[in-house]
Amino acid sequence: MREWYFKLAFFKRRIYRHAFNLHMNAKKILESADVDAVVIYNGSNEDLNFYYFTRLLYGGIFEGSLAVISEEGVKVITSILEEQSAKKGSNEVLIYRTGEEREKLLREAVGSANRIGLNYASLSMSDFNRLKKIMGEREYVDVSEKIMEMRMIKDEEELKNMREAAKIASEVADIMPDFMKEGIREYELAARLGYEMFRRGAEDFAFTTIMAFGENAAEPHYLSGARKLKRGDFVLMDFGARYHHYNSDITRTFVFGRASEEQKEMYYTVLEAQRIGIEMLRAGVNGRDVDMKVKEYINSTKYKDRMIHSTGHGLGLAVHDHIGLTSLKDLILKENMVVTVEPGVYIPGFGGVRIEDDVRILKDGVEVLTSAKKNELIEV
Ligand SMILES: [Mn+2]
Repeated sequence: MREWYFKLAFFKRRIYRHAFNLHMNAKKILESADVDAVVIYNGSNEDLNFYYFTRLLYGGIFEGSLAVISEEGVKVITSILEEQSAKKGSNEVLIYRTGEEREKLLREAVGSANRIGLNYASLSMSDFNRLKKIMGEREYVDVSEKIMEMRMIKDEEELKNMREAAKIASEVADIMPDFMKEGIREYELAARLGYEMFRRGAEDFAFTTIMAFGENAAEPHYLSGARKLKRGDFVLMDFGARYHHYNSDITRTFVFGRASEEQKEMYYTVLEAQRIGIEMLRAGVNGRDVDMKVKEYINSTKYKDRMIHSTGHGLGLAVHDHIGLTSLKDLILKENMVVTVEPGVYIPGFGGVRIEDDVRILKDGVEVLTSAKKNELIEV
């Protein structure tokens, strides 16, 4: 009798192991967080981990949907509205028509799991309380950091989407000088930029475009406004495309008309700082050291203390996916992480230069995902 029981258990495990092969991320999170199940709720706050675990990257919004990750695989609980989108994936799909049905499906999907992992980083307090009320007395564990650790390392499908997102943004950066003319407003040029990304297949902006002319380029997070383009202005554009939920993030700085000596010096200082940063990157290097080295170089020039942000950040499903190259924190870089490298210098009232590229960390170097021209300051 006992022997039969073990045989059955072994057989069941084999089935599950087969399911695991389909869901590497699911397997990993259950093991690393030591939980019976993970419940991801794409509720009042969007939870990007929903896409990470379900791989439902090709259409569907999944508002209010849940992903339940357990030994049995990934179950998607979604409304009838999203049924067709949900069935594009390889998850089990459970459809609800009412809130009550959704609650019932969630209770069934978690079954007898005791330790439940939740993503505390994006659950709102009210959603957290609601989930606990639906699932009842169990042990709830924060798995947000464990998930983030996994998300830092990109797989082939993620890299494929990120390469495409980077390609779209790079092509657009290269053609933007064609649309610069005297008197055009920042928001007009930003609109053109968006149009050019969408017609190349971007599904969305990665974030609100920064289009800064002249003195506005001195504000690293300026958005865009009614400022008209004049001869001699810096044109700084920081933008990105989203492609199947993965983002690119690029910055290029141009001069409209002839560049002054000061503008050239700023540009080539930043370019050299970026070169120093990229050259250091490889698996095993600490992101903190890269930021320090880049700033050490900037601080050895006349632009001392003019770089007022970190050298880069992690990129992926989120634009600021995880910490990257910052002297504020240690991050040992690993193969297949994707980070931005974006030094800049800013002079209030005058302008700023930033040059940003997205790079994938390799064993002994990087793959630069973005490819827009930058080696000469472009005077339009
Ligand atoms: Mn960036």
